[in-house]
Amino acid sequence: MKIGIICHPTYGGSGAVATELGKALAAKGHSVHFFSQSVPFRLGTFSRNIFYHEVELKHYPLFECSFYSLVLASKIAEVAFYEKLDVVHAHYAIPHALSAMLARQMLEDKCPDTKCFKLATTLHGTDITVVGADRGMQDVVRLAINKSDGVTSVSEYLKDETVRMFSPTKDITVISNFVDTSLFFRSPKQEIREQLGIIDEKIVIHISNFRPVKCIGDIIRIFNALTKRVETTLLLVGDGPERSEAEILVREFGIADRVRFLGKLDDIVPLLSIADLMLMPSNVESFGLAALEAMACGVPVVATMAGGFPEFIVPGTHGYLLSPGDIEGMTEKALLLLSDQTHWLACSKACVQQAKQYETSSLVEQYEAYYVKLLES
Ligand code: GMT
Repeated sequence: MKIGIICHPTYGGSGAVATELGKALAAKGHSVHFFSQSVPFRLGTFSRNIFYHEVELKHYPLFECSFYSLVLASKIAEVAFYEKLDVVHAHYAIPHALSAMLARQMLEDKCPDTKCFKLATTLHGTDITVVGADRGMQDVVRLAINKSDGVTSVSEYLKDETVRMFSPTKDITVISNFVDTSLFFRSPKQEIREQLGIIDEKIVIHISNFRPVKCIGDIIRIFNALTKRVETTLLLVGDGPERSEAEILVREFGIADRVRFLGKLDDIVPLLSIADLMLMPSNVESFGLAALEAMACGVPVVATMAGGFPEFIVPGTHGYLLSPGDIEGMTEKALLLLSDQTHWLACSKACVQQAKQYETSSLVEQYEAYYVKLLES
């Protein structure tokens, strides 16, 4: 198949899923065309089957907006016309599915007799839970969903939320996030500890784009409580709007020497491999890819009973789930995992097993079958 993938290039789960999916499809022999504002952060590879089309933002005098959606639509139409794309897969209903719909109209207008691509849209969350919650945007999100040829969501939770909020006419198929366990596995290296100046204390890790939904303040509060009971260091990977607040809190608690802000890193496996615990106290999380990747590296997770977490994290087996904001509860469970080595080992092993249920190859097959079904319909 010739497949177009539209995604955000920035640090985040949807970009990771879209890029890993494209790479895996290309490895299976499909031609994959990425549409993005810059090279997606996990692409980092060349292949004869992978093509990248930059959505170059243009600024015209008088118009203050950058026309991203329109430039993207024009680019999709151009590539679909010359490359005869079979499927365009939009990661996010808005604006990506809308741009693809517009591209389709442009093609139909230009050459009415030509067969046009099928549009698959994957909902990752923010389009539903944040933008969709804005009543002024509901109709446009609903349109993007209903006019796609097929819609997938990354969890049952997100599917239910979408149905509850939009009553779409389209069926939604759940295809969860996935992880490549041939790349994400535990291989602890002493030199990584040495590079970080960490001797033998426990390591707590968090990876995200530091948006308010990630509750970075709760992470710092939980970690502060942990430092009173156990020797531990916190690794914060990623960056975003809540970072300054987090730094202030860390200084106020007097734990700056225990917290390392590492910024956006592409290769997180070496850090996950030395980590003992992943903290993800998000308010909402449509799936929680970072938790799954941690689990693949044998890292138990303390997260919230929110969004998609309960679909792949079994409390007591892979870590613990507590109510959002329950700092005391999360601290106690984190402490339990960090202080009981036998329990930690059992959880760590179970996490690795659980991650195998979400192996890239099998989820990519599901997407492939989904495209075939759309093409046959
Ligand atoms: O978590 C983020 O803030 C990034 C966001 C994105 O759009 O990249 O991630 C969303 O999509 C991921 C891939 O499907 C999911 O694993 C994340 O749970 C989801 N984030 C939220 O729902 C907050």
